[in-house]
Amino acid sequence: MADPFLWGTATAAHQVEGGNIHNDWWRFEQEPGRIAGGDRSGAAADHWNRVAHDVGLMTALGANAYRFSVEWSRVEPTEGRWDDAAWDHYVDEVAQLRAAGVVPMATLLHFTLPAWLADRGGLLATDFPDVFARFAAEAATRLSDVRWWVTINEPNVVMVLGYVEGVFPPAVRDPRLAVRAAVAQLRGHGAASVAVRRVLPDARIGLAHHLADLQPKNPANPVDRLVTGQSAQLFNWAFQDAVTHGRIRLRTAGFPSVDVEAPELLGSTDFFGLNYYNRYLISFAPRTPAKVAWEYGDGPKTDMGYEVYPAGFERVLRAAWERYRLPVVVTENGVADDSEWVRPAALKWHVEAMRAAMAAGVPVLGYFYWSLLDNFEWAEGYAKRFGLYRVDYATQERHPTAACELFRAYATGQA
Ligand code: IFM
Repeated sequence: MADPFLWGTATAAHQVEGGNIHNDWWRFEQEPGRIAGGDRSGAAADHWNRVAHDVGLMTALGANAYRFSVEWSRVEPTEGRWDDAAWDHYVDEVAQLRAAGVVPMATLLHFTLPAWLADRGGLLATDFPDVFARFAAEAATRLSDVRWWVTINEPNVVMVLGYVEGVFPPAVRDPRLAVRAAVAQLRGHGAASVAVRRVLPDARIGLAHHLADLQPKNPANPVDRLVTGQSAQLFNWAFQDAVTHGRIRLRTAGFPSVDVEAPELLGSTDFFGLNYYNRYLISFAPRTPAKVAWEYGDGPKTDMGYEVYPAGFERVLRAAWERYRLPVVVTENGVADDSEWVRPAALKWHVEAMRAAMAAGVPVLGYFYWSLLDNFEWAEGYAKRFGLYRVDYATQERHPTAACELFRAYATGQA
């Protein structure tokens, strides 16, 4: 019998758990000016202490899946020493999910690195793939009831925001390091995939790619078209292309070129994880350092400033399938919306777009809403509310937003 469609929600450890004091982000947050409003992750949504309650929220939503991340710095706060109590917490969380009929999907790296690793180069440490694979093997061994694994969340975002724009740790702006970070993440993904599969041969493994719908601002302008193609190649496709070909090739104006064999990447993914939020209009901008400008379109906006553009969701779903012929899991999709007016409509339009892609033949295996709860939105702090459940951070109470009912209708087959 075919697996049921996965209707889930997604979170990441540092954004919801609270108290993740041993990673690079915690340190970064203490530096003045890094996070909007001077926010710090602090207690976040206190999910660490409220797992049972939050699993109840999933049940109330009718969800049959949940994507979460294992915080590496919790289970290995000091290099080479596992924290058994922290591992037991995740083992228990998986058991609670299973008992509630919720399929767990575990992400191994969702933006944060243990401080001990950051101190010796983070992704650029020469042994990053090895230590990451060691963590992956341990996770697969301890969480052997998890079948769905995401090795790395949005490696393209880490590359751009951490190493080009410098707004995520390690906060550098250097195209040479950006390319090295891309290669390191791919090598790490490959090593982690091998490690997970060795322990769990039935594991279903993927990367979660942040795909944007990139369109030339002026489609009649050949230079806009050219830079759009280049941007899409680097941002949307370079990582999975490397997996497909077992070869890492990066060739984008302004970045050093790379062309190296990586046979360990072949067969390292079973599905294409797709995170979709918006489109960008791309133009040639000769007077800017990057020579390329990315702008939002003029449709309605979310609190992130992103345009609500469901047509782009259908386009990237179709493009990913046409390019890789791998089943797709929508590992994230959602909006930041304090008003609570935009979320229900945006959810409806995006599910319709996904269904249009499916009707056109794209095999989508699941849809994970970002996010279950309001949470710490990285450099944007707490003002951006992505949750299906609104969190009152003073009391940690969760309140259903207007979109919960619609999500439940989808998850239970009523819509
Ligand atoms: O909150 C983030 C998440 O951590 C990664 N994908 C995008 C989300 C919204 O910006």
